[in-house]
Order: sequence, then structure tokens, then C-alpha cells
Amino acid sequence: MHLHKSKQLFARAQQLIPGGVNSPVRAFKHVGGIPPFIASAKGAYLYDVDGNTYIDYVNSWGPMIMGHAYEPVVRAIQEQVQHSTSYGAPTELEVLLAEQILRMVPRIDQVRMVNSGTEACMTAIRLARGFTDKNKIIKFEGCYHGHADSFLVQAGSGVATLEIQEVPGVPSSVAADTLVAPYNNLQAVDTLLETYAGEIAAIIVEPVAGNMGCVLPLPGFLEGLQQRCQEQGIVFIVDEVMTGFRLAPGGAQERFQLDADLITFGKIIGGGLPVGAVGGKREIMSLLAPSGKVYQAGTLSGNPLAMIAGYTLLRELDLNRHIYEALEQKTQQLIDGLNTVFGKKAIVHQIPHIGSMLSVFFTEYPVHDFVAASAASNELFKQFFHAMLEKGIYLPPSPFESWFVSYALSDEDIAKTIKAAEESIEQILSR
Ligand code: KE4
Repeated sequence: MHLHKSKQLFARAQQLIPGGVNSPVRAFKHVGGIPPFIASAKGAYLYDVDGNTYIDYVNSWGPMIMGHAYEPVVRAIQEQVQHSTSYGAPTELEVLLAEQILRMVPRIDQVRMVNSGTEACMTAIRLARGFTDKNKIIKFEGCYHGHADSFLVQAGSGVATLEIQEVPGVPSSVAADTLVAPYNNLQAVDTLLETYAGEIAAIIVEPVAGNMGCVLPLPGFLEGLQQRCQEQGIVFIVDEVMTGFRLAPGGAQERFQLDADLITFGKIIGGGLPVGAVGGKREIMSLLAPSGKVYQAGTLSGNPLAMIAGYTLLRELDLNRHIYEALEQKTQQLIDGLNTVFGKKAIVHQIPHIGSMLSVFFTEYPVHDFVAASAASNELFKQFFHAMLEKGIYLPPSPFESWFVSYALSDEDIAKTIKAAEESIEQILSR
């Protein structure tokens, strides 16, 4: 396998674009090496500019739940694009997607479309602050809610991957309103609630943390947050940008029977095109301009291409709910194989997983928070990542990311992945 063209393109890109990428984690900085430049993708496979083929476990960081170039979405976009790409005016497509979301996600009354998960989360925080007339928020160490200033405090994903302790450009006055607790630690939350009583607008949480690797909520954690919010008039925001429409048709709100005040969405909701959304209780959502004064806007929000792509994908998921059981089976098949491979060689490891998201930590201890995630062996992860890439398996280039299983993954693909893992571990141990 060679990456000649990718290497040339990466050199050119680095002259033109900071780090050569339009989103940091794609640069492979944590694992080193040249990121393959992708030319095309279909189903479970990526094809790079040097003709290499990969089985894809990144899936655009979540959106491609049905695999790449999913026919119904492709056809819908091809049809819609002939009617122009954007009007900047209301369309029936926005109504259809909003109705589809409310059909799938229980206990939300309204939804506003935006262009990214970041926009959705920053809008949710602004709504919470506008609704409560309070400024502070509680987030969790290692969780990532996009790159708005308020969230870049002890954040996960690329911020953790690049080990950026304090993000330059985030005013200390803004960071001061962001309080941080360890994930799964209700006692730490109670300490913040007592210390800052009457000042907290919202608690925002990933219901399954996917940006410090995959870290599951301990029993009672989410329910405990929800109860504290209900008791203390704090807005409970569940960030489902990653888990929405993935853990179940109704996401974590359905799977964990939550009753969030606000939920943010992204990734799958756009079918691979730029869409985010914030949804929730009418009394809060109605504060959004023009029905209220909490201002939020976007030139391309709700544009027809993104709407038809998201609507088509969500309808497919909604009308074919057997997909979710199949995704869980594929994921379990993969995990069973990896456990066997690592176990045979006495490689300490944890593979937290739920639905069709998982991650691999090379550590002997269960991972319930960012400190534990950070204690896993980075060096072994890097070696494993590259050994797998060379065998045509495309994993997230950071231990602080989740793997995503797509419906396009076949038994043969899973078997090939497990075989590649076995060969990779043998290769590493023989060094
Ligand atoms: P975007 O602005 O990237 O669409 O969404 C931000 C966001 C918000 N909330 C959660 C739970 C998220 O996972 C994300 C984005 N996830 C990362 C992957 N870990 C995006 C990948 C990237 O930054 O390139």
C-alpha cells in the first residue's frame, strides 16, 4: 500500500489550509503519518486517491449509518438539485423533516434546523440562558459539543486529541461561565449546584460520551441529572448529535426513556449533508426568534438539498426498524472477534459499546470518565491504528473518538477486520 498522491495532496493542502484539513482530527496529528485523501466511497468502503480500499469505521464521524452513497439518499439529492440548491425561503421539505423528527423522537414539541452540531449546541445554550436569565452551564470533562466558545473547556474530540488544555481566543470571562464535572460523577455535579446555586442555566451532556472514546453512562447518571434539573429549574440539554437516530430511532431519548428539555442533533439528521437541529419543549423553543427574542439565524439553514437528504435517510430508518437490530448484531460480532483477538494475546483492553458505536481502550480498567480514558495506552493505540490502516481498515485516528458501524458492513467485512486485528497484534508483539 502506498500513499504517494495523498502525500502530494497533503503537502499542497498544508500550504493552503491550516494543518491541511478543514477539521483538525482528520490530520492524523495524534497518530502521525499521512491521512489518505479520499476519492470516493460506496457502502462500507472508502477509496483513496492512490487506489487503496478501506473498510470504513469512521463513516464521516457518524452520519453514514446506512453506508456511503446510499441509493435512496443519492436519488433524492439528484432529483432535488435540479430545482436549485437553496432559496432562503420556507419550503415544504423543512416541514417534512420537522414532522419526521417529531415522529421518531419522543417528548419534543418543536425543532429548529441549523447547519451543524456546533450551531445546534450553541443555540441550545443561548435558549437555556434566555429562558432562565442565568449564565453558567455545567458540561462534562471529555465531552464535546462543538467549537463554540462556551464548550471549549476541558472538551473531548479534537481538543483532547491535540491535548489543548486552554483554547486561545476563548475569553476567560466566557470560560468562567462553563463549569466542568467528571462524566458519571453526580457528587461533583451536586458540589457545583451547591456552590453556584441560582446561577446555573443548563446542564449539557452527551447521553453516551462519544468524544473521549465511547464511554457509557453509569446506571442512574442521566436520570440523576434530569431529576436535579427538574428540581432546580435548570434546563436539561441532551446532546444527541452523535447518538440521535443511532442508538434507536428516537436516539437516547427513546433508549434511556429521557425527558430532556432540549435535545441537539447533527450527523445522521442530514444524511451526510450539513444539518444540525435543536428540539425540545415548546415553552423554551418558542423563545427562538421570530416567535421570541432569543436570536438565531442561518442563510443555508433548512436548505432543500440537506432537508431532502436528511428526510430520506430518517424515513428509511423509521420505516425499516429492523436495521437497528441488525446494526447491534454486526457490532456485537465485531466486538466478540476483537475480544478474542486481544484476549488470546493477553492484551489488556476495554471495548465500551452501545447500539452501533464502540471504541477500544488498551487498559485493564473499566473506562467511566476522561481520566480513565486518558490512562489507556496511547502508544499501543497508535501502532494498532497504523497496522490496521495498512491492512485496509479505516479506524478513527484518535483514542478519543468512537468507531461507527454501518448497515452496509457485511459478515465478510467483519471477518476481514478481525483477521486484520489478529495480524496487527501479532505484528506489534513481534517488534
Ligand atoms: P459539528 O459542529 O462537528 O457538526 O458537531 C459538533 C458536535 C456536537 N456534539 C457532539 C456530541 C459531537 O460529537 C459533535 C462533533 N463530533 C466530532 C466527532 N467526534 C466531529 C468530527 C470533527 O470535529 O471533525
